[in-house]
Order: sequence, then structure tokens, then C-alpha cells
Amino acid sequence: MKNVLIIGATGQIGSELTMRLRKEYPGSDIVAGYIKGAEPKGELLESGPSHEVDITNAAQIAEAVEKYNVDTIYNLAALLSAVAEAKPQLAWKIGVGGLYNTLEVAREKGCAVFTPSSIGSFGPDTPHDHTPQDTIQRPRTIYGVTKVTGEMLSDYYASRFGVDTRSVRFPGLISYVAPPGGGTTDYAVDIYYAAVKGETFKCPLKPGTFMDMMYMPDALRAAIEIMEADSEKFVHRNSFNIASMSFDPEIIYNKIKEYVPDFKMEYELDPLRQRIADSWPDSLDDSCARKEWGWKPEFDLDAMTQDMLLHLREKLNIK
Ligand code: AKB
Repeated sequence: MKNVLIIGATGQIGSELTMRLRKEYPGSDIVAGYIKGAEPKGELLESGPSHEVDITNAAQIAEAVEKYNVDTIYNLAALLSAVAEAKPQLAWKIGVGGLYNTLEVAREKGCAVFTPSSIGSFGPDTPHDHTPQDTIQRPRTIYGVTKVTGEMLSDYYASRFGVDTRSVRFPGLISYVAPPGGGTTDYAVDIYYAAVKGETFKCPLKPGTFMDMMYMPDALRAAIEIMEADSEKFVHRNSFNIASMSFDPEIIYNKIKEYVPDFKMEYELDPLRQRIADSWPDSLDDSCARKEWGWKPEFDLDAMTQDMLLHLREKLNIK
């Protein structure tokens, strides 16, 4: 039986991953770890246990792991790229200090650990097209620095202490459930809200800014499948490139217009987000994930767009 602790369970990925794991492992305790001020509500609160877990407090992580006999930790606590630039010290404290606390608890209690990395772990010197699995990682953002450090620290704990650490490099994640906050790829979520509400979308990135993106159901499946994969086949661990689609603002806008013909977009550039996006890859090569644990995305831009528009109209009660 798997008992799982999700640190950051009320965030963009955590709120959906917790519900998905509760469906996948009905007899298990899937514990929603939250910080004060971001307590779980509604179905997330009612469908399973929750526990206050501030990742900067190792004792709280250990307490939740002991109480629920946890064998797998999903560490989803992080500040996203743009907000991390405004608070670099806090980004390090959560991203690296928090990961260290998690790995130490995992080492002592024998837990497996999933910690997402990101396309943000790459930088301007990285090959931008079909970015290889193993390549230059010299990010210029604090977010990227914490992600590269996290990849290396996780690999160290695997080789030095035998902790079962695993990770994927997430692209920008798109979902109609919980909004992201403070990321560089957030525009690709916001654009759908504007389309459904009949608003003109103000795009913060210029045309030609390509980045990898992924629909949340694929991202959740990746996070679950990598933890269930046979590690005997792993050549890599921390962290695997995964990909499903790459587009720029014009491509996503024109795709949405196929279904919302009156939709309008204007450009209102955000220099910080533009600088970050320009330093990230245009598209990732995910062949190692496909080969080593069978990764395969299901949603392309068209399928995602239809699903996003359908669910957002329902959610916002707009015909
Ligand atoms: C961000 O934009 O900061 C994140 C990411 C790509 O890691 N969505």
C-alpha cells in the first residue's frame, strides 16, 4: 500500500494531483500538506487527510510522514519563476532548503521523493531547439538555480544514501482548475480565461516566443507514472525532459480563434517575463523519458484547447 504526502497540496499542481492520487489509490492515505493561510477546502479537504506541513520546517514533514506511515513524498512547494525573481532569498529557502529538509526526512524514514524540475532549469547557453536531456544548464534566474541545485541534490541523495528520488522537467502547465501564480508561462492559462469571458487578452510576451507547454492531465500522469516506473530501466533520475507541445502567443491565439472567432489579443509586454522566456528552450527532446519509462503525452494544442474552453465555460457558467 502507498501512503503519500503531498507538500504544497493546495497549489496549482498539488490540488489536482492530490485528488487524482486519492482516486488511483483508494485504500491509501493521500495526505494534503498545506501551509497556514492556504488550507484545503471543499472536496480536497473532505476527501482525505490533511496536515500542516511547511517545507521549511523539517519537524513538520517528519511528523506527517510518521503519523500517516508515508512511503512517498511529492514535494511541490516552490515559488514560480517571475515571483521568485522578486523574492530570491525566499525562493532559495523553499526550493533548496525545503528540498534538503524533505530529502533528510526521506533518508531517515525510507520514503521515495518526487520533486519537479522545470524548463526553467535551462538558460541562454542551452541549445534552444529540441533541447537534449543532458546539456548545458546555466540558468540566469533564481528559480532555475534552485531547480538545477534540486536536480543535483536529488541525484546525490539517490547515489549516496539510496533515497529513491525521481523528477521530471515540467513545461508550462495549463489547467482550468487551480490558477498558476507568478510564472512566466501563466499567459497560456490566462488567455483561455480572457477568451471565455469575451475580454481582449493582453499578452505579456512578444510573438515568436516559443516555450514548451503541457495540459495538466498529462502532467499529473507523468508525475504518477514516473513514481511507478521500474527504476532498473533508468539511466537518468533527476530530472527527465518531458514534452507535449510548443507554441508562441500567435499560435495559441489562432488556435483559440478557431473556436472563439471574435476573440481579440493585444501585446502589452512584461520585460521580466520576456527576459526569462527568452532564456528558456523553445522545445525539449523527451526521448530519454519515452525510452526509460514509457512517457507519452495524450493532449496536443487542439485537444487541450477544446477541453479548456469546455471546462472553463462550465466553471464560469458562461454559454
Ligand atoms: C513558470 O513559468 O515559472 C513555471 C515553469 C515553466 O516552471 N510554469
